[in-house]
Amino acid sequence: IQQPQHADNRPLQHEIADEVVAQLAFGLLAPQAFTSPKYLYDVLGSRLFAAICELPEYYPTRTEAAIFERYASQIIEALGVGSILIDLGAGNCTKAAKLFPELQPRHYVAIDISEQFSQEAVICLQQQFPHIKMTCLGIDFSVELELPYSIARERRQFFFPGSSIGNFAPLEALRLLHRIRKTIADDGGLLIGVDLIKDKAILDAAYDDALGVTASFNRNLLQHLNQLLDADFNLAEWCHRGFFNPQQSRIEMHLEANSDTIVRWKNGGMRHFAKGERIHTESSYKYTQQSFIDLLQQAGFGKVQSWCDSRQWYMVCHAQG
Ligand code: AVI
Repeated sequence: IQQPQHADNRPLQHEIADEVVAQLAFGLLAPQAFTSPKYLYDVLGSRLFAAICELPEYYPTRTEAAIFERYASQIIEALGVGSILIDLGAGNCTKAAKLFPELQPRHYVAIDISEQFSQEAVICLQQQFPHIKMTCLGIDFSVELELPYSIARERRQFFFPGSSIGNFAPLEALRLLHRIRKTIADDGGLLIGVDLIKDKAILDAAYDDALGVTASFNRNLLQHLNQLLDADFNLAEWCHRGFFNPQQSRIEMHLEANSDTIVRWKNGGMRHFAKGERIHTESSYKYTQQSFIDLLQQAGFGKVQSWCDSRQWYMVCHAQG
């Protein structure tokens, strides 16, 4: 018997759900358990992340915004008025919208894994900027980046702020940058934010804040897993660990078991975690200015312009095709 399919051959909802369960179970059963950082972002997780961006210890958001403000005219000149602005991981679209008055993009394309979330923001923005054509696409660009023909190839400018590139391991980051490079012509580019290596104490505090918001963001993952996997994680048994690992040049976030515990989930899944055992939930790679520029060039970008804050904590790059 043939399974019913969407007319356009997209997998059905229950097939996606089965794949999510299989992927998560694979990670949880690995000798060093892990989950993909994308599962940190359910509705509450996205709100907690927005709160993290307001914390005194979490400098990247503020530092990036200050760079955008200080070098606005140079950045707009690099992107070019009237281009196509393609926002990767658009979320609520606020960062891109700040560029609209000066940049006047001819077409704004918001790409997010959660199409519904961005769709609402795009509808509001369309009222404020009725002359800009707007499109919203639900794409997991960490896997593929095939854009529809309705998005012209000329003058595509990708926008990837927030140092989200840091959440990809270097090889995956290279693959993503290469994927972006392939979808632009020589007149296109990429505006990207990247967090730089700095004093360990500053990095540690940014990912383990005094108020415990990052801890809640991390522990909320267990609630999300309970829902996705029908699992029985007991939140009281898990604590947050967030620290800079200088050997790997990355922040690591883990959830650590406070005591021996057994977790069960859908389809007979089960794992015993010993006290102190961890689930690796996120990495956030930090670069030197040169190592990131090298990565862009390795991905096939020819010319790179960059801007930093006075403390050299953060860098914004415009890479051209
Ligand atoms: C979304 N991403 C760039 C954040 C980061 O800094 O890696 C996610 C985050 N995790 C904990 N705090 C913030």
